[in-house]
Amino acid sequence: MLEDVFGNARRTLNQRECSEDELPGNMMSGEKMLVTIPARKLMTAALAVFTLAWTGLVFAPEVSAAESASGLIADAPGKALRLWYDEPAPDSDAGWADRSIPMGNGYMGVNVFGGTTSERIQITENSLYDWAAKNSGFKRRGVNNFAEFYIDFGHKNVSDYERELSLNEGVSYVKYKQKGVEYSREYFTSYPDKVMVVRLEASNPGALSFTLRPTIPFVGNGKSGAVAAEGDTVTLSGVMTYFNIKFEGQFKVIPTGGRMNASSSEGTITVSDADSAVILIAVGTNYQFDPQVFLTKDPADKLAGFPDPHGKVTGYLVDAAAKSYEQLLANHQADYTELYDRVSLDLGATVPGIPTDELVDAYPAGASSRYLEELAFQFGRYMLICSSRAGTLPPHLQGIWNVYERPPWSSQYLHDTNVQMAYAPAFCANLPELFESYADFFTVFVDRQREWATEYIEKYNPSQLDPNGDNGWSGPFWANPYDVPGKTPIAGFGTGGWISQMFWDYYDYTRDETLLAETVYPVMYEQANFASRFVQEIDGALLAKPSSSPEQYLEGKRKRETIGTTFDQQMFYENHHNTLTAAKILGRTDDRLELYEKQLPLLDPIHVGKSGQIKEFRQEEFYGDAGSTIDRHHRHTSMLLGSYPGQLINDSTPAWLDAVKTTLTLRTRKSHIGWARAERIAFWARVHDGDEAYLFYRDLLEGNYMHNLFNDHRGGLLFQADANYGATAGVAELLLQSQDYVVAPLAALPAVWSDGSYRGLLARGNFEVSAQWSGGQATRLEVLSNVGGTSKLRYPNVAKAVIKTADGKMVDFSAKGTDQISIETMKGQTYVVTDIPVSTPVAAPSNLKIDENDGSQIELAWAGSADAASYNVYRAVGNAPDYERVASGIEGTHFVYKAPDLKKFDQMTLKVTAVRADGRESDEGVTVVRLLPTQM
Ligand code: FUC
Repeated sequence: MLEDVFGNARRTLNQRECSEDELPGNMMSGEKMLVTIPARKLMTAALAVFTLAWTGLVFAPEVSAAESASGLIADAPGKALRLWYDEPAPDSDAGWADRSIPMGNGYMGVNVFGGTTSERIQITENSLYDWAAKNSGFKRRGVNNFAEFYIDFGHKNVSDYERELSLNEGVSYVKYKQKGVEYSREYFTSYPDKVMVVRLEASNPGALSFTLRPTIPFVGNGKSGAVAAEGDTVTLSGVMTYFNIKFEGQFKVIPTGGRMNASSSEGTITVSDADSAVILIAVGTNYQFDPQVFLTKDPADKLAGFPDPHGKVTGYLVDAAAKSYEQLLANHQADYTELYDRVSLDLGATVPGIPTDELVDAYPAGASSRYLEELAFQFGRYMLICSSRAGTLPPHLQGIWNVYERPPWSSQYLHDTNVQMAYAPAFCANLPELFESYADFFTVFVDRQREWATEYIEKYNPSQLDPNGDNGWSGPFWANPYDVPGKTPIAGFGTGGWISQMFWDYYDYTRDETLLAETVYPVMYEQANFASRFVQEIDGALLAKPSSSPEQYLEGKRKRETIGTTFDQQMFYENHHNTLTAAKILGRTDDRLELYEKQLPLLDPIHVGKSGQIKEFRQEEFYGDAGSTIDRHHRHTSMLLGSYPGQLINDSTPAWLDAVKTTLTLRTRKSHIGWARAERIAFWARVHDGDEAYLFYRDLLEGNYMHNLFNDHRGGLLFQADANYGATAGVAELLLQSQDYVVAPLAALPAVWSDGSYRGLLARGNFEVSAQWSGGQATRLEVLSNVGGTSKLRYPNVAKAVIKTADGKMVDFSAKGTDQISIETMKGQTYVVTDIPVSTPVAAPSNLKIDENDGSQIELAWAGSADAASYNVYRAVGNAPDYERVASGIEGTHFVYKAPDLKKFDQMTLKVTAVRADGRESDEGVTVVRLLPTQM
């Protein structure tokens, strides 16, 4: 059943095919700490090593990803990765953005500065949100800095300072020496125990003295609160008036040895002459996941009736305090490493002897630049683990980290790329359950979007209105924890389909049918319901009206709206298509599904323009000519979403794939926006150009990554988390693709990554894939089938390789040519591919030109390929997704194409490929658009 649905679904369809400045935000204007890497399921050993490591007895091993007891790449230990610095982060907003170490557990985000005179730790809680009416428009607020707490030590003139974030452990460290004493600290934020834990130690008994000093930032303007200390606990609590949010944070000090003294007037606790101490921190507000929040209009009443956070926060601390430090650490590491350790990437980097800030500054020419590339990939996964946990709010524009009173763009959830980009690595980088955080949030706000859907159908297409209000849900552009707005012209209603795509991916990468039935299908089905009522019959197609392409202007700074943008049409199309596939899997039939089926081909999502581009606007002819103020180098590239993260454009639609490539080339590399660079890594990966994709990764690391690896959106230390997540997803696309249900390892491997290995990336169908390569050639591939089913696998010459199960039994497979095989997999089995004969790619011809085009014949000339024995010529007429071969075995670099129907077609794309003497054809070709002379 699945095989049918996924194998054939795409081929059965005939015609498938606020600007930045407008948005609000005040940002406009030697001895190493040790990291060992616990392999999954080796937690006990890992923790033992960890404990030893911290006491300085063990040194980080150099591991090779291929070394494992079972011999499987999948079981090899992960690569040791850490960020480290030899000085604290400066105590300033710039220091926060550029140098502090971010941590988080969904309940809170924290930024650790690592000071020695005074440690500063800033806490963010995503429901503490301000939206002061007086400051509407561009001066809106957003997520508010929850708390800053200081630990005053007064340590000056320190030596041997080092601070570190171990990505393998999810633990951060500080250590230094002062007056002969070595001071050390460990920090982690625990999801299972809902607290932050800080342990402070001194090498000499009784040498630890400090004052804990929690503070509430930005009190006064719509925010009130107080700090009180009693016994071993400091409590800060207050109210943020606009949404009537009650907030509370508790800080409990547990010293070993020494004395402790609380100052109620100062709100501090002083510890003197202790041997060590643990500080536990819990925070919360009276926010709850409840539709009431979105359905209640009066901001002051949205949280009415929800309990004060005092009980909840106290409970977190009481529960945590009942456990030992070691237990808390073990709980955290079990939770964290179960997620983090699923994936490892080794690009053969040398481990740098320089701190991470110098590593960033030296990039890309540094000796350990490849290490930064590995680090940034895993850092995106780390950030998602910190910021997207079930039961807590999903990551916003700044993830779960914000130091400001008025964060950039109000720390919103923007659904015209930013949210979707945050979740892109959840699927391909094997963290799918982290999506639950967004899924829960969506379930809470969707009731409000249903109301909006009814309003919009009534307004824009009243004949299709269901008077009982069954009009589906409409896609929001922005959201925050308290509101989802009505329409804004900045992005079309395609945002709904784009949101749905995340839900589809949630199923498609896990293949959990209960999840499909209960969570995913209803979301997709209802979005299809909205789209089916919203589209209007215009020129024989069903088009979105009004419609816009995210953030683009057509004329001046006012006109964005038009009819049937590729963005809206593609997103509606993808969702209709996926809804129908899901219905087949679940065995659902009904009248509306029949309607979606009829509507699908009429959604007409892809138009190829006269420049060979995927059109952004229906009225576009040549690239960028649809309006006088179109930005030809715009950061958004929403007409390509069918290629990524969508699936409509894939290897079975090669003419569209070529049009994507043409569009990307015309869009250029000029945008310096972080997330746009991240997105283009993935776009270029999907058209199998790993080298071009790599340039965008390089641009991002060189131009946008700050010293703590936070992404700087566009310069000026404007932190935005989307590119961090997006870069990880983009890199994963270079290493593994499966959009057409063929598992394709190393589908776009950049030449610079000539040797390496990865393990545990996830493909559609829930296959966990690992690979090892050398000199750009795969030496070993592994596919772990998590749920069974057919696994199609594509790699040059894979059909001539040796394929065995992990326990060494030969595997039956069927082959399609030499480069694709199909295996009927068993749940839980790993399939190992070795001895893959090297296949040298065939160089493509270049520089294809039309010398003469008189309507009845076309004279083509091109620059030859050194590998070619002959050439093939193809054509794709109009918007056709695939090519037809019109000539083969051409020996020269010139061809006169005559065909009786040439006069019939206004436009076609011609393509030439090279064929080597051994019969292998170049994967790539060279294309040119031929217009009928009257069209030119
Ligand atoms: C979208 C993007 C901008 C920025 C903003 C927060 O509007 O176009 O580049 O990321 O969100």
